[in-house]
Amino acid sequence: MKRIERLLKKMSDEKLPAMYVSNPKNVRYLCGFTGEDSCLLLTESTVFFITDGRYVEQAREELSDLIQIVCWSQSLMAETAEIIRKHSIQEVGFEGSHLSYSDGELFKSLVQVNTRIADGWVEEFRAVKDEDEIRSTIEAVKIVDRTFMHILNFIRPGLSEKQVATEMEYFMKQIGSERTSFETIVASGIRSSYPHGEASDKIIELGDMVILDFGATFGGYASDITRTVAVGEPHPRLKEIYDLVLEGQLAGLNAIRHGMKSKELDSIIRSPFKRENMNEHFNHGAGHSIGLDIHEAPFISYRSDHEFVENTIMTVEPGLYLPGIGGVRIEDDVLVGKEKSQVLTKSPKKDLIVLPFYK
Ligand SMILES: [Mn+2]
Repeated sequence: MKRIERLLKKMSDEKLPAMYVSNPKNVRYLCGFTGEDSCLLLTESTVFFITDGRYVEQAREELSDLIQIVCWSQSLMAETAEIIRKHSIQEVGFEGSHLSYSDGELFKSLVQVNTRIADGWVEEFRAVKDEDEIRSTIEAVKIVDRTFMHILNFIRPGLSEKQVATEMEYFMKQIGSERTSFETIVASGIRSSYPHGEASDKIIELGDMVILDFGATFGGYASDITRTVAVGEPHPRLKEIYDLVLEGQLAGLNAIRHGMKSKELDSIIRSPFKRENMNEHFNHGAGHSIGLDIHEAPFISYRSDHEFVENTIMTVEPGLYLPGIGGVRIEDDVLVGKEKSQVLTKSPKKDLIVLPFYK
């Protein structure tokens, strides 16, 4: 109930008498419910959990007794509107960015009271992790570290990217991952120059760079790691950019801490690339937060004035991509600390791993 109380406090500060929470990750975060198709309606006097017949039992099991479980009869939104009417609530906040345009319009027409968009309120809480959340993330991180060591002994020329991805996903599940935290990326050879090449039927060949970008989930919390390895001797340019990417990544991991601005961190990560006139080959964001979602606020961006806060968990993931040749990306998860931050992922990266295959 601590998280719900915090939101109630925020509502009272903002003079908002009721709030409709429909983002399933926010519902889970606030009350612990792990199912789907359910919403919370917070009011000054009562917290309602609105669901359908499939989830009533699960809700009784997972929710605090202080939350009133309501099973809808017509629809989720109609039931919410009914409660709002019954309790003569004058205004309700909702998460506009998580509703489609038509659902937002429907919500407004059903409740027939003043509405206010309350986007990002719960997400702001979620950006700073408590002990339990950190513990779950560390478990999810251990799974990806073990999977990287496992897959090094599995990759060989002649296997398809999909075969490698399938083995990774099977292994992660066997050692405790609830699900992959996103679609596993295995991008080899020329495809490694596509920053987000999902595993394809392409066969891994001798001399290919292989980008492995994958994540596990534990207790609902995501991990996210990228390593780039070579299958046999790679193109000499790729060996050079490996060292450059690592330099930028380590600079970022060493620099990130409480109070640092997002754009400041972005520029630290990019500075070796700028020095070598390679910055144009780094064409995606330098990192994001992880949690119940794989991509959460805050993000590392040259446009962002956000200041990182202790106990946020960020990824730092620079990459360089040479069209027609291949690419390199290295990504770790880091727990932001007051003075010094703690890199959670431990998979080796100091030197490019060249798997020993020969003609
Ligand atoms: Mn990532």
